[in-house]
Amino acid sequence: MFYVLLILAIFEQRFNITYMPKILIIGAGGQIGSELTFKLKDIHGSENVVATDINFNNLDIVNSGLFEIVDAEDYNSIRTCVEKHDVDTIYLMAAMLSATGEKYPMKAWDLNMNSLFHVLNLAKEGFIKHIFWPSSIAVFGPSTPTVGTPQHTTMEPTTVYGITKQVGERWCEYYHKKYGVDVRSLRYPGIISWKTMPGGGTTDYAVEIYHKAILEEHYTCFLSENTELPMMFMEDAIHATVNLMQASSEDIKIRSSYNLAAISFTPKEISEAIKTHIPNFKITYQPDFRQDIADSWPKSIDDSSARTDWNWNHEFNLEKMTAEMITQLRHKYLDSQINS
Ligand code: AKB
Repeated sequence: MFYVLLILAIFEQRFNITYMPKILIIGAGGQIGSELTFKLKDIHGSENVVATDINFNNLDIVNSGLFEIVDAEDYNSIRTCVEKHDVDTIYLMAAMLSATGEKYPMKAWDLNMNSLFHVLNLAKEGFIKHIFWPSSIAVFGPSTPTVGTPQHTTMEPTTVYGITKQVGERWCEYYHKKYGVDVRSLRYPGIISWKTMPGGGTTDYAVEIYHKAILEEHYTCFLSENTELPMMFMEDAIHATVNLMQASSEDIKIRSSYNLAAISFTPKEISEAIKTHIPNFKITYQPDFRQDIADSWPKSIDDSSARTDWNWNHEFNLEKMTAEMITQLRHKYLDSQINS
C-alpha cells in the first residue's frame, strides 16, 4: 500500500495532477446542504460540485453553478445525474427530520431509507466511490445515558426519524464491511445557522429564537425552559463534515456514525445569551408535541472517538455563536429592507 501511494504521489508531482473529487449533493437547498455546497465549491472548484434538489426553491443554490433537479427517492434520477456529471462522491443531505417525521411516519421512512439504499447501491455497483450520510443524536432514546452519551451505548429511538437514522447506520456499516463501500457519517446535534432556515426538526427553536429576537424582541418557545440539548454552530458542522471526508481511510475506525458534539444549552440559557445583545428580549414557553421528542434525546454527547480518530475540534461556544448569529442576521434583515 505504501509503495502504491508513493508511486501515485510521484506521478501526481511529476505530471502536476491532483485528485479532484466530482461531487453530487442531494438536498443542496436545505439548511446544511446549502452551506456545504458553497464550502465544497470553495475547496474543489465550482465545476466539480453538482448541487441537486427536488425543487428550485433555493435560488442562491440554483444560481450558484451546476444545478440539477434530482428526486432522492428515485434511483434512476440519481444515477442519470451521476453518469451525466461523472460523479464519484455523493453527500446525501435530503431527509425528513424528527418533528415532520412524526406527522408523516411512512413518508419519513420511505424518503430516509430509500435515498440511503439508492446511494449505497450506486457505490456497491461501482458508479461512485465515496458517500457522506448524516446521522443524528435522534438515534438515541430514553434508555440511553443522557449526560456525556458514549459512542457505543443503548439506542432505543422513539421517533421515526431516529429509527431511520439508527437503521441507516447499521446499513452503512454493513455495506462497508460486506462490499467495501467508503461511507462516512456523523451524528449531528441541532445545527444553528443564519443563512438557510432549518425545517421540521425539534432543535429548530434554537434558530427561530434569533430571528424573532431581532424582528420582535420576543419568542414563544415550543420546548420548556430547562430542556437541555446538544447543539452546534454551522461553521463547526461544515468543518467536521469536510474533515471527516478528507481523513485517510485508515483513520476512520467507525463506519456506523461518529458522535459529534460542541455545546449544550437550554432555551433559558440561549435567551440569557441573546439578552446580552438585545436587553429587551423576552421568552415565553408553550411546549408542544416536540417536548416529548426532546425529552427522549441526550443532554450532552461524548465525541472523544471523533476527536482522537480524525482530530475533530469545535470552535464556537454559546457566546461566540450568539454574537455571530446576531451580527449576521442584523445585516441580513437590514440588506433586505434596503433592497425592498
Ligand atoms: C432534528 O431536530 O430533528 C434535527 C436533528 C437533531 O437531527 N435537527
